[in-house]
Amino acid sequence: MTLDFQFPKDFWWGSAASATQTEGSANGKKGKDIWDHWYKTEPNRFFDGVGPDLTSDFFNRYQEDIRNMKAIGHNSFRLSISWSRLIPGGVGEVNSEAVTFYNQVIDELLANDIEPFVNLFHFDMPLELQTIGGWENREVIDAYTNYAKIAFKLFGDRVKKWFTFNEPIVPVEGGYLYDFHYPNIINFRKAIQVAYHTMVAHAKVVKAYHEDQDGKIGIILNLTPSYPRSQHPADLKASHICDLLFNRSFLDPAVKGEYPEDLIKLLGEHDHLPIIESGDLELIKANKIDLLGINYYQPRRVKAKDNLPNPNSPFMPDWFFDNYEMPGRKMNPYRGWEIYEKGIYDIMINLKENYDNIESFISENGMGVQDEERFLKNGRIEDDYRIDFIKGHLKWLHKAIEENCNVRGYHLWTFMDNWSWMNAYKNRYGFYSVNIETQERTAKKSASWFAEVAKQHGFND
Ligand code: BGP
Repeated sequence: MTLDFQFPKDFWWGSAASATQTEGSANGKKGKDIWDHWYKTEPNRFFDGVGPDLTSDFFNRYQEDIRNMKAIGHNSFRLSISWSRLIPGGVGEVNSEAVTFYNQVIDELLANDIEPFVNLFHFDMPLELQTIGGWENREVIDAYTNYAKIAFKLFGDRVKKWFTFNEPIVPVEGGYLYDFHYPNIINFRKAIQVAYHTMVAHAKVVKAYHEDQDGKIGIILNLTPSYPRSQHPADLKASHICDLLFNRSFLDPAVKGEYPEDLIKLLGEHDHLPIIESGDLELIKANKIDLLGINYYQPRRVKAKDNLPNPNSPFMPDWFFDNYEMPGRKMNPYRGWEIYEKGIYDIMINLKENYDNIESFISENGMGVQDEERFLKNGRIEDDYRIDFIKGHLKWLHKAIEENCNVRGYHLWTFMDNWSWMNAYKNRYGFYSVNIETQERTAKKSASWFAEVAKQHGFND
């Protein structure tokens, strides 16, 4: 019997999480990262004043969690290594307790036939390295490369899928443009330098990996299609600039090994090109990724600016476009993000047509909902909205596969409710709910539904 939406037999079904959001930073020995520091200095910036100390206690409960993954048919799972746990301070001595912990997690996953996908950096700069400027400082590139090489040596025998960064543009936007990550700087010039150095660091690590290891290495990007309000040339120009700044600034160098000419021209015209050292561009050119992870939550809709920017306000990407609220758009009102399932297909077609159909997978997609206890029935959260959300996206992904897009898997954000940066526990995303008082995990309805999908590699409408 074939299903309405049948996926390949070797499709990757699973979910993703990150160290800071799950491990509990007060658990075990760990250096400080920017989240520990920011929470200590400005707890009021976090929803309900909840910080990263405990989160979902994965550090102590990973065995139960991995059993739960197995129970819902995961064949793959992405985690991140906390740099400041593995090497407190970011450089220097390796923390043997952290080595034991990550070894145990990796071995437990493998023992349960779940392939570990490991990401090296998920927004969590070690504090000491941020103190010397973070990605503004090229010393941090070397420190990161060293950390990555250590991780490859320690875990590369068993981990065969690695990622340099998760959504590298987010620390740029949050930390240097829009004030939602530490160090809360607003400076477009610095933002560009930080973004650029991140890519240099990425290329160095890809190079180191290929020289020494035999698996695949990639990057995880939040690709956000930029839809223009209309076909008016001014709207088209606004969307083109957004695409350059927010998608192609990382996608092109990672996959094609070079920056888009239009981006270089745009930044040049505004005297905002980054400082480039000799050899950088050759390094980026020579070290492309093997595999691309795509995080997709929402589209970006833009229009030409209604008003000229205030010349006394800081120069920002938003000088080139206004956000456009399309009438009738479907919203996730809790997170304030538009839901547009077809976006996932548009991304895939773009990769097929313009990026050599690079091997890819959906590394995050998901729906954060507030106060999910409202949907409790007989002890279980009946999250039909989440099932509909996943289904809607999988249908478009299926169409992309039928049209020969090279997409290999789907990971939900996230496995269990976890701590979400400034939003802390406001929006819940998991297949499993987590009671943050008792840490008890309970499968939601979507977990049982997904288990069936993973088992059959598909579903009926
Ligand atoms: C992505 C991040 C995740 C996760 C998710 C949900 O951008 O990679 O770490 O947090 O978004 O977003 P939020 O937690 O802000 O609701």
